[in-house]
Amino acid sequence: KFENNKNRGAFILFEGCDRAGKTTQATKLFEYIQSLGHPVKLWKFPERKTLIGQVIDEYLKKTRELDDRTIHLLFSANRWECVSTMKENILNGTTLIVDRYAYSGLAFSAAKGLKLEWCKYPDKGLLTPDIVFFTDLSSEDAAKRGGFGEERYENQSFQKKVREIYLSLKDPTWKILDARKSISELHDQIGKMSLTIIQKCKELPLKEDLF
Ligand code: NYM
Repeated sequence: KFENNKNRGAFILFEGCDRAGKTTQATKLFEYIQSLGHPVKLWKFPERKTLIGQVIDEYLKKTRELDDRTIHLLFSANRWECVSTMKENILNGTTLIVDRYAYSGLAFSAAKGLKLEWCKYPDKGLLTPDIVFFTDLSSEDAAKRGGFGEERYENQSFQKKVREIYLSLKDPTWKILDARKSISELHDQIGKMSLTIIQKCKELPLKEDLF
């Protein structure tokens, strides 16, 4: 472990609507960073393997119904149950590439009509990402990509609301990427920015002040 976060890894986050290419890009970035010999791990939320994650999985697959606030809190709890492991990895010098996080929690719950301020509260104080790649795609273009899947939320009108909320949340750590670009063009752009942030983070403290 390094003193004062010196030489820590970076926390790189991917956010975006469904079908915008987040998982593809997160995986490609992981392989790239790994090929350069940097310690790196790929993480995904919801983490469906934990006890809470299993309930979330059932909810998303529509085999379980839950009140909107209850599922919001479970998504948040699912992040909190992973946070100490994430922190340990980052402080030990491992870069984490994370596919969805608290911004997904806000965007999807607020799109159902819950108040944004209420939604933010349970995630307050989580580890703060160093950079957020937002793969941006209109719901019309997303629908053209072979249609949405079978899980909850995967329809065009809901995704339109989710995108609007996401875009209202962006701050200077966000890089908005045009998801209509080719996979390799996006990957090149993301790769370059990631290497810069990995270097920069070695000297910066890890923040735990989300929202
Ligand atoms: N989702 C994900 C939420 O509603 N709240 C959250 O906090 C998180 C992390 O779960 N439609 C939603 C967004 C997605 C779904 O899908 C997870 P996928 O395809 O596993 O990323």
